[in-house]
Amino acid sequence: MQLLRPATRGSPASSEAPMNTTPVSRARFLAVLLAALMVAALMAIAPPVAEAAVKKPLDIVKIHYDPAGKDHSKNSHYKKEFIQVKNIGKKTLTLTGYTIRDNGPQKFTFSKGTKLKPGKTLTIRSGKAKNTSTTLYWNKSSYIWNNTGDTARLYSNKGKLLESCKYKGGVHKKATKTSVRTTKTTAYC
Ligand SMILES: [Ca+2]
Ligand SMILES: [Ca+2]
Repeated sequence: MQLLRPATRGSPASSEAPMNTTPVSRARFLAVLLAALMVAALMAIAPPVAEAAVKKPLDIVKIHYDPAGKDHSKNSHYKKEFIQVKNIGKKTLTLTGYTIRDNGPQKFTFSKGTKLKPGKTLTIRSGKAKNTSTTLYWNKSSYIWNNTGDTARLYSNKGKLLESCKYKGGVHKKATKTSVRTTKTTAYC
């Protein structure tokens, strides 16, 4: 009897009958808690697809990591290897200071004033030549992208990771949690 007595308003706080802990509100609280836990569990289970990851106006589209033919040590061949990025946002991007890195020490920095309109792509070729409005050159005297697998990482001018694209060499028809789809020559990021 004493436990069910409602607390009188204005009376000093008492430990014997807390006002709001009725069985109904407790059940409701547990239901809400359970729903929250289920949502959290679902989010934890959702597979992090290799492609999905990041919020990004600039997107790595593909890496032509192993152009057809033998890998000759020649600029004309280095130029056949490339990585491609696309502006998937709605505004023109200024890419000054954005960078692309391989899994080793190689780093490409977009030069000052590089712009990319919405829906447009830029191709960055490994060898040396003069940049055009659609093709830039890494200007390396070597290949960049390993034929046996590599990871391309794209960073904003503030060093924020926009995308990480890991591929295995050879043909992989489906992307997995850790690596993207590839053909013999190209990784689709
Ligand atoms: Ca991508
Ligand atoms: Ca290569």
